Amino acid sequence: VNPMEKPLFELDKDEFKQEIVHHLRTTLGTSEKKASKQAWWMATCATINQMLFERLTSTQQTHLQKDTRAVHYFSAEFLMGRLTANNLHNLGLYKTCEEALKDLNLELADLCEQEPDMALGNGGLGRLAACFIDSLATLGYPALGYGLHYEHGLFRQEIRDGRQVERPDSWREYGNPWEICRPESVQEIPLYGYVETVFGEDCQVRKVWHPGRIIKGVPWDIPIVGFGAQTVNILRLWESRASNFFDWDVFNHGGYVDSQKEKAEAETISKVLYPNDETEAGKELRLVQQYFFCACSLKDIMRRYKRTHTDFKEFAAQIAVQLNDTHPTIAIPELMRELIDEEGLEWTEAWNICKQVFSYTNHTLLPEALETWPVYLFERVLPRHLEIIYEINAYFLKNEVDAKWPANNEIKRKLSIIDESNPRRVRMANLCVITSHKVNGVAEIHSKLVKEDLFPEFNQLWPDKFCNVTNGVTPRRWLLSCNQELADLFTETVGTEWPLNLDALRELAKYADDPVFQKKFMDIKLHNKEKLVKVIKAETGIDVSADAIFDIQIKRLHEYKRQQLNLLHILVLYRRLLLNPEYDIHPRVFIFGSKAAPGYRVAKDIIYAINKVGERINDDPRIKGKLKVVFMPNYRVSLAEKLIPAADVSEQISTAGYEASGTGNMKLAMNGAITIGTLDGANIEIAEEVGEDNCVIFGLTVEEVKELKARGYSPWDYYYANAEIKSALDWLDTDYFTPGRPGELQSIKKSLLDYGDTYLTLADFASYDEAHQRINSLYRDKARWAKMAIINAASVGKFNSDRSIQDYVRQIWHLDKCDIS
Ligand code: 26Q
Repeated sequence: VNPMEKPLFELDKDEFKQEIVHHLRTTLGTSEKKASKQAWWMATCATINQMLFERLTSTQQTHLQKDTRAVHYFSAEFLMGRLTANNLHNLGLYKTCEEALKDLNLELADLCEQEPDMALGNGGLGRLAACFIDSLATLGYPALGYGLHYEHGLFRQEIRDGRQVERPDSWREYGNPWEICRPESVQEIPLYGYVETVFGEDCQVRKVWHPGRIIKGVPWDIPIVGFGAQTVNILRLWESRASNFFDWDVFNHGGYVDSQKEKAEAETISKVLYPNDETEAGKELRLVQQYFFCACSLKDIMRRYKRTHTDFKEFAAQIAVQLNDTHPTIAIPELMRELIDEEGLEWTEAWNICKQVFSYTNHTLLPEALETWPVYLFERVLPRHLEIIYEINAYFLKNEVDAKWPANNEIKRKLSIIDESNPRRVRMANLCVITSHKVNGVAEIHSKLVKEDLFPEFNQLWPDKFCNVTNGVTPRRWLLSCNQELADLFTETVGTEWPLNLDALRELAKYADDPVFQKKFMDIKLHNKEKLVKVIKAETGIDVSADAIFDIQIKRLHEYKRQQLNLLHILVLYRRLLLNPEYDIHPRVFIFGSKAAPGYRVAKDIIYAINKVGERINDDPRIKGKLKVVFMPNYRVSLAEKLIPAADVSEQISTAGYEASGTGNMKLAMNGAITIGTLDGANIEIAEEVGEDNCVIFGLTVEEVKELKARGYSPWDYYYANAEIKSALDWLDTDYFTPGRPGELQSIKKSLLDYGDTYLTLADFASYDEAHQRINSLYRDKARWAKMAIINAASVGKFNSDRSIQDYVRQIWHLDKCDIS
């Protein structure tokens, strides 16, 4: 059943309306007269849940009955955003609900704004997990997402006098209608303590871990409904609590205050998401978080498995576990421990199971982002796991490395799970690669670099282990739901199947030259821009015109993503306009949305610089509104849904070789934005799909970056050779942008000159500037631009996350689809 044509649930508008009112009274305890928007939204969700739960139950029953193989997606982050509109679209009930609410004098879109974002992730990696579980349910694959039920998601960003200030995010403050607590599936998780070696009567050595502490894991389930509402899978998030057993003990001995401390400590584990998206020095709590959710999830998997099995012979045939980066690596020694210590399996038996069960996705090549943990920390927190890791390592070095490279200590040192420097550290990526049957990168070029530069020796040992699965995004959220007018135009033009088969949009290319279609397409873009103009005004007070080019860079702030390159170019444009008021450019609004890790100084300085440069430019009458700079505070999924449909230009300007894939690049192209980008990550594949004529590529290639670095790169060469670069950077030394406070923006200049410009910003500047000139001339040819935008939307079928999931299924998971009755 295609819900675009026929709602799956025969509920009509009037029945829907009755249900909402019913829930308003009986679930929310209020009345039509008194109800707040929040209550109306909750009542709407309760109505949606009636249908969601029905499908949830039938899906779970069918999976149990058919005893299906399932994938278990382990991720420290799931960046779900809001769920109301998405659930309605996937259930095929959006229009029905909209009309029902209209009868009640309410706007559905308005009620949707009541929902706080579920920001349980930092950025790309977390949002990828969210798109993947949408696609898994849509395609009818049995799957579970496993993660952490953070009380506080990624911080809310406020901008005060241009600087980022972090405020706590409290997404559950007034309750969340989508989560269901499952006390029947609570788990108990051991931590700390010591390992005892026990010699059995049969002279067998057994290891007994005596934990110092036990933490309770409480599961919260979020139903994940696929498009078409056949399958409803589960996202299971674990919340930490003090175990009852422990509390009582202390309490009864008069330690009421102590027991409160125990409780607070236990609850700390799932209290807050770490906001560092690329690095974090080995913090104990982070390791405990990782172990906590992996141990809960594996126990849950075992419990479910044992409902239909009495031994572990079928375990690997039934269970696939995908590790979303190295964050859940501890699941490997934990499964070994469960199988050996708790279930009594032989070491080799357990090891063979682990090798078949686990596979690992790498998301980064940045050396500082590869997770390692000090051995002393492991010893204290997870003593038994450290023993198991040593054993895996010894076995690997002896049987694999020594067999291939006899007596080669240098290679052993490099491939060992233990880094023998001081202090000794556990290398999580090595453990992942050694155990997993498949290791994948997230875009073609990235996967190639994973093999050739990151793990060349592992690739020699096991060439078949490494593969590529290019990322994708769900077109249900990132087109159908966030850009409904464009979605309707597409449905009108190519039919209803495109949300499931995005390649169907290829048909649109036929109309790329058709002036009537071009007008429809560009009118929708204009309308989306007009809506964004209002949001910009409300959020920042800045006036912008929808006739300008909306040039958008939205992503976490990191030097390798090069927001500073964008800023440098803005400074150069501004200067050109001041020197020559007739300088001929189409009006441009540069829009940024970005959070910086709270401890990342340069990143925060870049945010400050963007805001200060923006203030000066936006207030300068001399440039006649040709240039505006907008920094949108608190970038998040729900804001992305407003920005992306309004983008003309998509900034994807990372130093080649550093952005593993990118996924915002896909969402923007899907909504008809033209990419200005480097040949990095998935940009390369986007350029291949849309054609080099329909995007603007610039900058050094991966090879050229390597060569330049090998030759010895000096940013000073570019500073002295390019007068515009020099003037723009010298400007930062003055108080031009920070009146009365000279030098406040100096750290940007320093990072680009004194500290060596690690990410080759100055080397790519001239090429970037030239690319922007191409953008400018292309935009002036309205028909040409419209054609490009249409071809972009028509050509991104490959970047549907359904295709990514099919790739995972064929290469890695080997799942079968499961029909739900
Ligand atoms: C690690 C240790 C301690 C605390 C936090 C972390 C941590 C948390 C999040 C490290 C990394 C992340 C997130 C990384 C991430 O989002 N990577 C992006 O993944 C996307 C999906 O594959 C890619 O498209 C992006 O290119 C990549 O940057």
